[in-house]
Amino acid sequence: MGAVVLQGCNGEYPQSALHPSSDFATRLDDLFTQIVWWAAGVFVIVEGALIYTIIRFRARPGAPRPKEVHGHIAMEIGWTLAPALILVAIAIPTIQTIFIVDRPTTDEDALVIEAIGRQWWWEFRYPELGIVTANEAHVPVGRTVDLRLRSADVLHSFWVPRLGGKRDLVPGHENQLWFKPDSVGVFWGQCAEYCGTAHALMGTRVIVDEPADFDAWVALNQGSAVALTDPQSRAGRGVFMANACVSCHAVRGSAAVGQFGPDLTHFGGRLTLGAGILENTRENVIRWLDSTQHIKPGSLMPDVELSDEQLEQLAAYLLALR
Ligand code: HEC
Ligand SMILES: [Cu+2]
Repeated sequence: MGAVVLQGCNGEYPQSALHPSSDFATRLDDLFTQIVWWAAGVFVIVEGALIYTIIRFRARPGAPRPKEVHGHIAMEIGWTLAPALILVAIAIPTIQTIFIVDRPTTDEDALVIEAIGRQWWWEFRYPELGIVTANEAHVPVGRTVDLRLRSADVLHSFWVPRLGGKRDLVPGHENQLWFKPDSVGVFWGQCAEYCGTAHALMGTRVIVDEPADFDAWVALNQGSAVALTDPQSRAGRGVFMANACVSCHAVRGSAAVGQFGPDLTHFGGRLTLGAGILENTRENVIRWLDSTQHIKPGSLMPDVELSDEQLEQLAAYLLALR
C-alpha cells in the first residue's frame, strides 16, 4: 500500500525500541544493553577458543596432536559454574526491571489516560479533562502518563516502542502502564497482539508536546466542534447528518452521538486517519470514505455509497473539525 505513512516525524526512528524517549523505555533499553554485553563476551570467548583450536590443530605435516582428556573435574565445574553465574547476573537486573515497570505509578501528578483497544483502532479518554479522541494521544513532555488499558472486544496490546509497552488490553480487566516522556515528538505505536483481520493496520501515535502546546490542545479538545464558515463544509455536515455516519460517530455539539466508531469532534486536528495508516489529507479522507474496505480490509466501517460531490463536501467538513 503505497500511501502508508512512512515518513518519520521524530527523527529517523519513530518506532525503534533502541532509541528510548521515556524512563520506562530507557529501563528496558539499559537491561537489553547489559545482556547484549554479556552475550558479546560469551560469543568472543567461545568463538575465540574455536578459531584458535581450528588453526592450531588443523591437519598439516608435523601438526601437534591435541592432548586427549577424559574427565576433567576443574573444567566440568568451570563450564557449569560460569554459565550459572552469568545467568544469575542477568536474572537479578531482569527481575528488578520487571518489578519496577510492572507496578503502578506512584506519581501523584500523573496524567490519567484510558486507552481502549477496539477492532481495529484506539480510543483515548482523558477522564480528568473530559476529552475523548481516537488513535492519537497527546501528552506533555516531562509528566508521567498513567495509562489504563482496556479492551472493548478482544485481546490487543499497547506498544509504542520508544515510550512504553508491550502490555495487553484484556476484555473485562484493566491493566496499567506508565511512562514519562523525555523528549518532544511524534512516537509511533502498533497493536502487538493479534486481534483479527486488520490487526496489522492498527497503529497509533503518541504526540509528546511542550507543556504549553499540550494545554492548547486540551483547551481545543475539551470544546465542542468548531463553527463552520465555508459553504462546502456546511454542505458536508448536511451529508454527514443525513447518512449512516451519525449512528457510529460522535461530533460533540451536533446531532451525531454514535459510539461505535472514533469520535470525530476534532478529527481535522489529527495527523493520521484509519489508526495511523494514512496521512490525514483531503485526498486520503476522500479515498477512505470512497473505499474503506479496500484501504483497510475487514474494517468495521462499512463502505457507504456517496457521490463525488458528497465525498468532496464530507472531506471539507471532516477536515474543518479542528
Ligand atoms: C457501522 C458504523 C460506521 C458507519 C456507518 C460509518 N463509520 Fe466511520 N468509522 C467506523 C469505524 C469502526 C471506524 C474505525 C475504522 C478503523 O480504523 O478500523 C471508522 C473510521 C472513520 C474515520 C477515520 C477516523 C480516524 O480518526 O481515523 C472517518 C473520518 C470516518 N469513519 C468517517 C465516516 C463518515 C463520514 C461516515 C458516513 C459516510 C462514516 N464514517 C460511517 C464506523 C462507522
Ligand atoms: Cu492487534
